[in-house]
Amino acid sequence: MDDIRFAVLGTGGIGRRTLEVSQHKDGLTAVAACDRNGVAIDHSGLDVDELLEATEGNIASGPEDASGTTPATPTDDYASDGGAAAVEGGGGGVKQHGEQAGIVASSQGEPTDTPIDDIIAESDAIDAVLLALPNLEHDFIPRVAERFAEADYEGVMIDVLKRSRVIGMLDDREDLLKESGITFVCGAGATPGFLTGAAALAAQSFVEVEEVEIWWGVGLKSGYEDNRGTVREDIAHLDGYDIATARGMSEEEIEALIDEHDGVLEFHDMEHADDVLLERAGICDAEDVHVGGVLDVRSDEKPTTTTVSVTGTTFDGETGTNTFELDDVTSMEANVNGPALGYLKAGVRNNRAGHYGVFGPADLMPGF
Ligand code: IKT
Repeated sequence: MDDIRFAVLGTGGIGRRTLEVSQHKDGLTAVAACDRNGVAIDHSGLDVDELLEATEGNIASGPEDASGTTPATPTDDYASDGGAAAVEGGGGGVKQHGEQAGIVASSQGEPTDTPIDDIIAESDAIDAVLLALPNLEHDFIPRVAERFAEADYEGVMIDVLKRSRVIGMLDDREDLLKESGITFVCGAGATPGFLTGAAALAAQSFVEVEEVEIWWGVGLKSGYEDNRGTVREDIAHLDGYDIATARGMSEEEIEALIDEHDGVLEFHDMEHADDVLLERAGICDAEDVHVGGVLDVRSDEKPTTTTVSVTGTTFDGETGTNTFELDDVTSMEANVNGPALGYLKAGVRNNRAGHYGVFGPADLMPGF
C-alpha cells in the first residue's frame, strides 16, 4: 500500500499517543492535527516529535480528553456542534489565560476558531482521519462524520468510541457516508476494537456462539493526568452514575470517588459497542456479549489479565470456550493505539477498493 497521509482530530491522550505509535509503523505519515484552539498541517509530514513535546503535559485543548478540570472557552467551530462544545471545552484543561496550550504551543501550530473546518478544507490530500474526540456527547462523532461527508470527503474516518448506541447513529448516516466515498471504521480502540476483533476470530471454531465475555484490566501506565477523559468516561458506567453525572463532576469529586475505591474501580455490564458490533457482523446476539473490567488508577500494573472468552458449539456438537488473553505487560496505550492504526490501514485498503459505509472491527475479520 502507498503511503497513507492521515490527520488526527484531538490531541488529548489518544490523539498524541496515536501520533507517537504511528512513527513506529510503516507507511503512515501524519499530515494534520488539531485541537480546540489550533491546527497544524504539513502535507509533507508533521514533525511529530516537536508536536508531542509541545503538547506534552499541556493538553488544555485536547478535545479527546472530554473531562478535564478547567473548562476553557470552546471555539465557534466546536460550538457550532450544538453541545459538543461543552464536552470539548472540558478538554483536560490546565490552560491559564495568556498561556499557550495545546497545538498552538507547537511551532507548527496555528491558532484557529474553526479547527475541524480547517482540516476539512485540506481533506483532498488526506487519506484517513482519526477521530480522537470526546465521547460523552453521543452524537458528536456522527455529526463530525456528517460534516466531512457534506464536504464530499473521500477517504477513511476512524474512531475509538465506546458506547453501543453511537453505532446506530452512524448507521443512520451510512447513505450519506457512502455517497461521499467514506469508509467509516467505528469502535476501533481496544474494547470495542482489538478485543471485538479477537472475539470474531475466536468465534470461527463454532457454528453457534452462546456467549462472549470481555474482561479487561488496566493500570494507568501513563498516569492519571493523561487519562482523565477515559477515567471519567468509565465512571459513567458505575452504579449510580451516568453520562450526565460523570460529565458534571468536578475534578475534586472524581478524585474523592477514586479515593473511596482506593484507586481501583470495577465495572460490570458496561455499555460497550462490542455487543452491537458482534451482532452486526452476524456472530452472536448483542445481549450475549458482556463487557467489564478493573481499572487501577494509581498503579501501572494491570489489576487483572485482559481476556476475551467466546463460548460456542462446534459443527460436531461439542461446546467449548476459546480464550484470548493479552499479556499483562502490554499497556492499554499499546492495546488501543496499535490496533486503531491497524484498523485505519484496513480501512484505507477497503476505501481504495471502493468499499464505503460503516464498518466495525469484526467486519474487518474473517466472516462468521
Ligand atoms: C478502551 O480504551 O478501549 C477502553 C478501556 C479499556 C481498554 C482495555 C485495554 C486492555 C489491556 O490493555 O489489557 C476502558 C474501558 N476505558
